[in-house]
Amino acid sequence: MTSRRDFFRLAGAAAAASVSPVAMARLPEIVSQDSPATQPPLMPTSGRPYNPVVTLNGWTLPWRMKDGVKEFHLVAEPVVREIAPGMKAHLWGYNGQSPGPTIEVVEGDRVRLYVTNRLPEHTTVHWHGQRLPNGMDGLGGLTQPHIKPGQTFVYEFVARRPGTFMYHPHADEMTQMAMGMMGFWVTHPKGKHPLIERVDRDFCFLLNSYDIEPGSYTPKVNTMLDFNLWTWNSRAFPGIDSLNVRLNDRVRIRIGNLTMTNHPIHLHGVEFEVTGTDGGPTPKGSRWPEVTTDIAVGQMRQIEFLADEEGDWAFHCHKSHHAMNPMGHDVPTMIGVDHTGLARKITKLVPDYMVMGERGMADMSEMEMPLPDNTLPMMTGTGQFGPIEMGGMFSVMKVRRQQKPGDYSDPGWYRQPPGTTARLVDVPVDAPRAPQAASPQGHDGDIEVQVRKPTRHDGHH
Ligand SMILES: [Cu+2]
Repeated sequence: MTSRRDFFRLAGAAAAASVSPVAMARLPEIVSQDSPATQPPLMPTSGRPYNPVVTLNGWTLPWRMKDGVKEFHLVAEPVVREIAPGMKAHLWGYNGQSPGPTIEVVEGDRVRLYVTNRLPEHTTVHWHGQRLPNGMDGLGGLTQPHIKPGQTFVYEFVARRPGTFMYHPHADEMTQMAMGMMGFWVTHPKGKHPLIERVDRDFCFLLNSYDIEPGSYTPKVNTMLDFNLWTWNSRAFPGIDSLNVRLNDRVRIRIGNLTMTNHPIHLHGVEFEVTGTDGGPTPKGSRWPEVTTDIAVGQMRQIEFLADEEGDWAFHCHKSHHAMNPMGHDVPTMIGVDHTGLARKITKLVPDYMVMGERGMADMSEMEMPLPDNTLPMMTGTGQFGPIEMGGMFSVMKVRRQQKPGDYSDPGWYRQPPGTTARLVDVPVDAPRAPQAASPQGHDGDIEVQVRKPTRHDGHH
């Protein structure tokens, strides 16, 4: 639910009655959101009409119309974000959430954005991809003075070209982006556009990542490569909502990457085309069918397709480490190592030692491992057939015949028509087994096993 945080605190008044109408009129009301659930599309109530987007596990910021200008009020502030049930993170964001709210305007709109800084350090907002006067570009020190704690700055420009954009600070960027400061921006076309189709569903989200030690709450901001939480809009599976669509809907998904690495985003069940980037809609002759598109750092891609196959279709980053939750990466691969006898000996010395991974890692998702507080399991989520064994950047697109137009609610698991599910074949296989690979020592039964605790990499063992 949208909670309207009073703006009177900002005006320094104790009660509504004591705020002067003049002060009230000066800045748009601060609207905040405290739920991480996907909010229904915000239908425009003023200005030019458009078909709104749905922000995955997010929301769109309401505006007020003042003398023909769309006015928004962003508040940069510390927030608590639930990454998935069982884990909360202490982040920085805008208007109660990380990422901040999506801003939706129409090509040609004059936009005025008030930015109030409630962080402990200065900030700015850069409007990634926009055509605007240089002084509105939000680069602290280069195009404007920094917004100091407690100050409110105003940005104003015309949204000149339609497309998919984002916003983020350009001040102590490493810290502020590692803490979750970012948001989506969509400029809808004014009327019919030769390269922008009308779609039935239009989703958007940002790719982001955090390094939060298991058991702690605040991201480590100096991390460059070794992130352990791979998120969409600061949510990790199974905390990411499904994308629920109606059979034969034309669907657009807009994705921006504000992590430190590329993400090959893969959708099962259909073929899509990349119809736009943060540079604008792509020419029709440049589009080709894909099922995976790589999104590099700082890039945005919008993909489009016809959802003409019913089912529960996986939608995820194809880097398998990005579709799981935190775990030490120096856990040795144990596949094929026979622990028989060994585990018993170790258990005498280390009572809670657990043998992991000798048949692969799937056992992990079924095991109730003791985890530190505020830590997500590495592989989790349960489908109608068992554990899904995923985490991080993973969700499901649910295509249903019965889904009503404009209904974004979760229809539950797909009921596959009888006879269309992969099934057990109960016939013995009598072909001979392939010869087993020889052990590195050249003889079986005498393998040296190094036992290391599955802790995070700390530079030495
Ligand atoms: Cu990835």
